[in-house]
Amino acid sequence: MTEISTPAVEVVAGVIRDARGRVLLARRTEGRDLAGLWEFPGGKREPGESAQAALARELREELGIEAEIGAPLIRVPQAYPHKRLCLDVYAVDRWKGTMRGLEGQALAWVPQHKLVQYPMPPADRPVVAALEQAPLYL
Ligand code: 9L3
Ligand code: MG
Repeated sequence: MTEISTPAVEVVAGVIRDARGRVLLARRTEGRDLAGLWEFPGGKREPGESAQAALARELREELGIEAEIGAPLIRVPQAYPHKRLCLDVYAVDRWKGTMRGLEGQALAWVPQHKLVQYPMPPADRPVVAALEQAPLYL
């Protein structure tokens, strides 16, 4: 049973877009929860860290880029049987460096209308729905 009093794990993620408006998805590697699913890149916030600082750090660690964190897009609360998490999603349109999967994760640049075709963690689905409702134009 999920205990309502359990604090949610705070997770941040970025909708990273290239100059053509395609969105970056990263495939979760084997041996972790939700392995094989495609997610908006990011990870857990550390104590005392702002969401923006956490996202910039995660994108540096996982993708090797220095990202400028843009507008907040959506906040998704998610209850699993054993834990709760809250996913805070930001737009990322500007970054420096060479993007690569530093943890061995596959990356895909996906046109917005094809995002629905990728199997995703449940928390990422509402992000796709929000992008469909209000596409981010360049
Ligand atoms: N998670 C879901 N969608 C995302 C991200 C970045 C993370 N876009 C979930 C997967 C894990 C938890 O949040 O259950 C923590 O993420 P990580 O630290 O394993 O990347
Ligand atoms: Mg991560």
